[in-house]
This record gives sequence, structure tokens and C-alpha cells, in this order.
Amino acid sequence: MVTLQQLEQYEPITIQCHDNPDGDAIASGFGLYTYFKEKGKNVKLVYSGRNRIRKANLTLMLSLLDIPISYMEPQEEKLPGLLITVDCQYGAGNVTKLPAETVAMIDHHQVEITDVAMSRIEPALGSCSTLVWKMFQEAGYAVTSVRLGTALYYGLYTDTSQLTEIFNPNDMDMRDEIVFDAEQIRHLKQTNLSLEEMEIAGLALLRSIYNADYHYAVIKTKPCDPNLLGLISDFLIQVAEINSCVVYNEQDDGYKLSVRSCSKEVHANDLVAYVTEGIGSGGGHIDKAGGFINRKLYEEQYPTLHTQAFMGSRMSEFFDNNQTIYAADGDLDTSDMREYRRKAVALGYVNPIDIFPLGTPVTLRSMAGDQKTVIDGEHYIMVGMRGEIYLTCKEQFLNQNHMVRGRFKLPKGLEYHPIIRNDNDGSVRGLLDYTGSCVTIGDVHVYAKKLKKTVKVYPADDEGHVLFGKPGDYLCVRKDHPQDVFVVEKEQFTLLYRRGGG
Ligand SMILES: [Mn+2]
Repeated sequence: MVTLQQLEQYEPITIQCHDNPDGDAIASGFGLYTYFKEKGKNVKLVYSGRNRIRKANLTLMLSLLDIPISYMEPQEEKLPGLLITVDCQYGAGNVTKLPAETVAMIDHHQVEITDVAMSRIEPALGSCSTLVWKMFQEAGYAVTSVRLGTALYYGLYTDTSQLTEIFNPNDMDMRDEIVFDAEQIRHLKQTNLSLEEMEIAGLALLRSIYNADYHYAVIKTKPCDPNLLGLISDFLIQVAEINSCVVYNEQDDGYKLSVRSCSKEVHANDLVAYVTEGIGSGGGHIDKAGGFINRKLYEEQYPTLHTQAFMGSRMSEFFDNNQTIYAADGDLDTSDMREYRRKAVALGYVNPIDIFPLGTPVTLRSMAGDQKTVIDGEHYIMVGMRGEIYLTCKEQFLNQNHMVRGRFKLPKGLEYHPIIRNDNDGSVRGLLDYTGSCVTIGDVHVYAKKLKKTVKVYPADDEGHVLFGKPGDYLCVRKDHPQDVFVVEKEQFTLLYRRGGG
């Protein structure tokens, strides 16, 4: 994994955006440009390909933020020093291959090119701007320039359907931390679409597929700026008959999806997680979500299936298979479940009062997204082995666990370490700095089964906080507390439980 410190050993440096650059490619390229310039490097920001930048929002972005990007003719001659492709991969179909002495790549798309040693590719991130921002932090470089902050913010904005489809916590961190010029962003928002895109949206609406049984719509659009997908789905969800929808199109490396739902029973983030399961990723909020399907994985698993048929059948499957459990009823049928015992594995716990004072509104952020709460002195935060977090009642926690010595540690290489954010003043703390270790007292017995369908569990103590299980996860219920129903992810389950009764 390449770092900025390694890259700044080279000179001169050419940063190349993909052909037909978008807001995110320009912003992340500009970020790297600014960094190397400040290090006193001879650096250039370029793009190539058949077309020049002409979309209104992009020309406005270049002029508002004074971004020094220039067009470079495709050429045979070898570039001296280092070439970094940004928001794309060297040799991929969406970027003109410029010969160079040394090559590096920084990107957030699916890994396509594997023979470039100096690369940093993080497909889980919503924008390449976030990746560049993250690399700045790792290098100890703070973004103090509002001009650069505005560019990076706009890069994230354009790649996540106006920030509505953000689901990676790193993207949320940048959205919340970065300093930007709100007036310039407002100006850019009003220059979002071209006439051509208006036409693409119009055609897409004419060709929608509507399912009257489940009240959903599916639309495939022609290639367009990804944030147009979000606008089309925002429009669709306002139609009376439509309660959920997927709008998608083909990109170089797969399919980008925008999902909406306005039904209480169907959450957009659950729906997109289900549709992309095994072939991509997705998430977001209960009403708006986004996702991505990797073309290679899709073609391996569904070699003959047309994508429109695929989307329709996955959607219908989701509605057919969705089981709802109200844990408070305490009547879950355990006849097809097996008994397991909890292993003596240490988990992490945090007493939030150690971090912020009583009454502070806070946001807990983990890979699973954001959770808002107020420090009430009655809850502890539990930290799982993969950095997942959940709140637990203090009294129950103290009855069921005992603390063990030593700080709680997460395995190396985890994508994100959970944070707690004070919503009054915006200050942020890493949860792990406050996390102790604990193990459960006595034997915990559960009945569990591997899910074949999606399931939604309304917990007995907190019906507002729905748990979602997908095929492969385990549905569990405490043997001695039939109202304690919960879902455990596949990998977690084997770490935490073993077969056995008694
Ligand atoms: Mn991008």
C-alpha cells in the first residue's frame, strides 16, 4: 500500500485524472497536486482522451476554485519521473494510457489492474477525494485551505448522489470534518445538470419497469453522471404507486445503483444490501441508499442474465423472503434451531461518561454507520471484535459481565476504528482509547439457525432499533430469555459460539 511519503520521493510528478474527468477525479487530483506543490515538487495535473472538459458544473468548479488542470494529448513519448492515475487505474478502459518511467495509482473503484506495485485502491470508499483526504491524515497533513476543502467536499458530493448515499464511515468523517465554502457549493449545486442529462433522465422515466404486486420500479439509464441516478430515484419515489425503486446504470467496472424507499417495512439500505449481496456492496439510510455491483462477479454468477431481469427478480425475492419478528412476543419457533454456547471471548466495553459529560448528544460511528444517542449514564457501549458497536443497558451489562485486565484491541488491518463524536461542539474521540475488556459471567446458551431468508427483528426493549439479518447470518435467541432475539453475522458467529447444550 503506497503512501504519500513514498510518492514524494519522485520528481517530476504528473497526476492524471480519468478521461472525461468528473468532479471527484478533478478534486482528488487537485488534492494531490496541492500536497506535492507544498512539498516543493515539480508537479502537473492533467487529463487526456478524446474530449475536453465542457460540462457546466465542471468548468464552474475549475474557475471558482482556480484548479490548474490541463489537457494532455495522447502521446507515445515517455513521461519523466512519476505518473499517478487518480480516480482510475493505469491501463483501464476509462483512461488514456500515457507511457511513463514510473507509475502509481490512487483509486476507489473495484480493483481491475493488479500489476502496478505502487497502488492504493479502496473500493469501499464513496469517493476518491475521501481516499486522498485519508492519505493526507496518514501523512500528518491537515487540509487548512478552504479552496482545497471545497474541492474535496464537492468530489464527495458528486460521487455520492449529493451526499445522500454515503455509507462508509470514512466518507462521513470527511463530510463532517472538512472546511468548505458553502456559498461556492451552493453555486455548484445549481449548475448540476446539462441539457443532455435532462434528456437521459426523461428517456429513463419513459422506460421504467413497474411491479404492481410489490409497488416497486426499476430503471436502467444510459451512461450518465452518477448523481443523476439519485435525482431520478428521488423523482420516482414521489409517485403514489411506487414505494421503492432502484435506478442504475452501467459503469466501466460494473453497475452503480441508487435506491429509495418510502415504506416503513422496507428500508432502502436493507434493500440495496440484499440486491448487491455477494457481488458488490451497498448501504445508506432507511429512505435513501446507494450501491455498486462488480461486473466481473456479476458475470461469473449470472452469465446469461440480463441486468434488468436480475434487478427485478432480486427485488421480488427481497419482498417474498422478508420475515418480521417482534421479539417482545417471545414466541419465536426454535424447533428448527440448534443449541450453542457462548465461548469465553473478551469483548470491549466503554462507559461513555469517561469520554463526555452526562447529557451530551453524541454520534457513534462504525463500519455499520451512524447511531445517535445522548449520554444518559444508563448505557454502556459494547465494541465487538471487528469494530462493530452497540449500546447495552448498564445494569444488565454489569450483571452479565466481568471486566478483565488490559485494553481491548482490534485485529490489524481493519478498515475503520469506531469513533464517538460530541454533537454539541464537533469534537471527536477514538472509542478504542477508552475501551476495556470484559467477558460474560457464567454460561450463555442460545438457540440459533443460519438464515435462508432476510429477516427483520424488532427488539423487545427498543422497537425503534430494528435488526436486519441477511441469508448466511445467524438468528439467535437466548435459551433463558425468549424475548432476547438478535442477529449475528456469519464470521462473528463462529468466533463467538460453539455447538453444545447442557
Ligand atoms: Mn470517483
